[in-house]
Amino acid sequence: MGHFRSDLRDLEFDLFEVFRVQDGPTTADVDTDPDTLRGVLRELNALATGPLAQGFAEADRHPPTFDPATHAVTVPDAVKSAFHLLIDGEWWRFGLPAALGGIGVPASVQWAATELILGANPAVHLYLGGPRFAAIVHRLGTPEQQRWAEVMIERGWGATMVLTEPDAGSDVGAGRTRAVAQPDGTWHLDGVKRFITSAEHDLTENIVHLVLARPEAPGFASRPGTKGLSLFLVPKFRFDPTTGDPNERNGVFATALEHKMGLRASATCELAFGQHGVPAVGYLLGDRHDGIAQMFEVIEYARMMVGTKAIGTLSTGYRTALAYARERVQGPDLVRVDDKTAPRVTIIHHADVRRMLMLQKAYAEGLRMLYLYAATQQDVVRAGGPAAARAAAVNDLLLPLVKGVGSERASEMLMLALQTLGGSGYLQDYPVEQYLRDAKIDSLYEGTTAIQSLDLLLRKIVKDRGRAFGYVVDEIAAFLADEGGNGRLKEERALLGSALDDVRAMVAALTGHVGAAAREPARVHRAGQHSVRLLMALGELLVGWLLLRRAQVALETLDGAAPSRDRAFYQGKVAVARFFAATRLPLLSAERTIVEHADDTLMELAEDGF
Ligand code: ST9
Repeated sequence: MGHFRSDLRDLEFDLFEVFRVQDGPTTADVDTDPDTLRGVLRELNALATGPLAQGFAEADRHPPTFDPATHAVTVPDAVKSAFHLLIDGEWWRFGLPAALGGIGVPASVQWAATELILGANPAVHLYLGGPRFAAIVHRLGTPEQQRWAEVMIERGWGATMVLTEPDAGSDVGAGRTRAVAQPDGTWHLDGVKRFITSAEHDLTENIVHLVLARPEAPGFASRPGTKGLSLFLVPKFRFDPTTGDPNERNGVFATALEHKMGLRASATCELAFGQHGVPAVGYLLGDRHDGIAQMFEVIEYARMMVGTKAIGTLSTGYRTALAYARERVQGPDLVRVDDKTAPRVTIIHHADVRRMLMLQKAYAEGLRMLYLYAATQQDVVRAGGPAAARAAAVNDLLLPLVKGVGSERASEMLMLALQTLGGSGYLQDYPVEQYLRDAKIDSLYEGTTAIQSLDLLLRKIVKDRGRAFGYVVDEIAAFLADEGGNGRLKEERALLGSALDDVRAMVAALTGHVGAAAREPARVHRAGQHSVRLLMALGELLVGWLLLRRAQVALETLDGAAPSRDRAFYQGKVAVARFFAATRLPLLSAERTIVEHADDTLMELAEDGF
């Protein structure tokens, strides 16, 4: 058996019993038949827990190599074989538009499937961006570029997103890479980009880079910041536009391969444009200078993916810890701690181990519900109709939470998973130390946690004038007012109600500081000090609510005809929701107090005082 311990039963419960995607909005090319969808997920689960997971550790210990003389990156066989399993199994078709050869499933099922792949072999998934990025090129490109997108898919090319530069990480608008207009309508790119995922490898015939650069053309007024960036397609090999047959090498070369703490099987490169005596020829996407908005189509997908990756890793970490706790015998039951002859028990009998396991379970399952909740909004968007605009805004609100909270809690909970294994967790004999290393990147790339928190507060709440936030608040309020569960979740509903009040008060305090900044600019720092606190607090509220929604479904199922083999499963859903409400939600009152008492002390301290 490979390292990956998936939780297919939990995924199916969320999809078909809680969110009931089979009854959800749909379009002609989307299949919502639950038996078909379950069948697909089971087939993928067998692959993910079997051969796909197999090279996970091997590729970490023997990561890709770089030859500076040829600028070539060679990926290990462990990556190649896993990559080809996904290509040959045509799993890359999942969720692509039908016009591009996609298999139509609801977004929620697509993301559930993505969790299985990411949990089994996250680095390999990152090499699979080609078809997905091609779909974006197809949507945004000129008619000629739409044909290129088809070629990208037909020939299985790789693709990358290229934003970051040595001095432009979070601040993408500081990027200096230039794109100089040529008489033939193409552009020559000139600059160095950094931290580019899958920028160079030997898995595909060609790689198409989606690159942000600052255009320079006669009579063209350049603009500072992100709004002055345009998006260019820069292929590794130039190609015949109709057939896709590769021609000469384009002037984009990998110049370094990073040595990383984790996710080492994923090649992260420095990429130089036009620095080696060959021009890096690029094509303006869609013939429009609208680069940052176009790139955000990619970024939104990637942020959802990164959050799902973190949550999938957290889940397999939890299940590894759980399996260990069921087998590892150590110490007596605490009630017989003074009795040296007492039988030794498996560590799942110890209260503190149970605390750690239940917390991991709460976040693994609650955050899975969170990304699926976002995905169900994407289902509404795809179906179109009157609810689509609101669903898009709610999805936008949820994305920084899926990414930011998902990645932060994954790191914390994987640390607890390691702790559950004791000294063994620190060894490479178990996969948890690699999970921890591989998942740490998730709070860093695609926008750090602080970036997610500012996105949440300034764009998704303030700029949206609180509409999407208000919708989610109303959903929680409706749950609070509901009598579901026959009063058996009364105390938990009360705790959720207090948590909702706390989060609303935090939002009021922080949006107040943002509003006051118009007349008193330094006030915005009070919001900046506490934006991550708000992100995490809203995450707690949503996890608490979603776990309770599941608990209600579980109670109703237990009242009805739950098969006896499943009773413990449903009881676990109720228990984890109660545990989270009792032990986590009350902490939000303290967070609220801290936020409401924000002052300027932190910002007034001289740098030398640190
Ligand atoms: C990176 C790569 O980290 C990580 C790995 C990725 C791997 C991808 C591979 C994927 C594989 C997939 C495989 C699929 C296979 C499937 C198969 C299996 C089934 N939402 O606030 P302003 C726009 S890459 C939407 O003024 P600043 C908007 O147009 C590096 N749009 O920004 C806006 O204009 P307006 C990642 C947004 O202050 C404009 O930007 N780097 C949003 O100028 C300006 O907005 C980062 O993520 C949004 N949330 O710049 C950078 N926000 O206002 C992080 C902005 O008119 N830094 N726009 O609408 C930031 O995000 C900064 O906040 C900033 C600030 C750069 C946006």
